[in-house]
Amino acid sequence: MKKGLTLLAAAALLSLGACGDDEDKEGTSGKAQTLSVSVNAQGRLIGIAPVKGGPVRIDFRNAAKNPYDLQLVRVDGGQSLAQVMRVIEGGEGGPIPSWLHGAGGVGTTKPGRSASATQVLPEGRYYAIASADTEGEREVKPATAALRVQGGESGGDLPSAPATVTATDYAFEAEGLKQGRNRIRFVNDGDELHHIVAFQLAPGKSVADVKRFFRTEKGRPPIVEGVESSTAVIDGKTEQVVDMEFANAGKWALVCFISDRKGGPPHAAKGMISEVEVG
Ligand SMILES: [Cu+2]
Repeated sequence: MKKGLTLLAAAALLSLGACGDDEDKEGTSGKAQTLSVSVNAQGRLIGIAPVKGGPVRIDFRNAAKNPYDLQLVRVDGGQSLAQVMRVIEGGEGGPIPSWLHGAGGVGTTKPGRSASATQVLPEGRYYAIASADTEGEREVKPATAALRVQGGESGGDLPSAPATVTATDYAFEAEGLKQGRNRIRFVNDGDELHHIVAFQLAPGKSVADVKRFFRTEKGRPPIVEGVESSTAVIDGKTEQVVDMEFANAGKWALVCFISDRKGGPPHAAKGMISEVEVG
């Protein structure tokens, strides 16, 4: 995604890598409906189909040559995709209208890789937006599709997850993170929209160094480059179970680059950079 709702701040500084391997057979929720979605080699989003309200598992496969994320957005009214894209692409720090909801999805996924997320999707009108991380090369237009979530709640709960990350306005707490692929219950306990971008701290560096780096953008990034991992954006008071990849054990920083609904600086600038231990 670009600007506003996105990883722009991070993408500008680093080349975002991310999620995962394909060894992803465990932990499948028995009851959740599944949407198997991919970005194909031509950069088209395929597999989006109507689902019922309730828990929906999204299996996302990136078959394109660039890293892609998949962001679901719910709209309260009849807002068009163009209106949504104007918010998302309309400039960092701009307001996020109350009709637009971050409805999860998966974070940046490398070419040839897959990642899953399960989230309770209320009935309504959605758009799925897959954005390429072109790493400074020529921009690629996001791949998009309308998604209808119909009435008639399906049963089931979110699958269990061995790790939890809780976001508040403006901090993260985490437990149970392990080296490798993690299935994480990502809880947004705040009122604002949040996502997780995880960076491994470089040897001898601290969260204070990361905060200084994002504030000043001076010097070498105090992080290990190429092992970032991220999630999609979710609304306040919502949660999802999502895959993230922590390439190495040790100290990591969880960072959010989303702005408040009323606009303003990214949450990282408000101190939403929290140190966590990956075991
Ligand atoms: Cu945030």
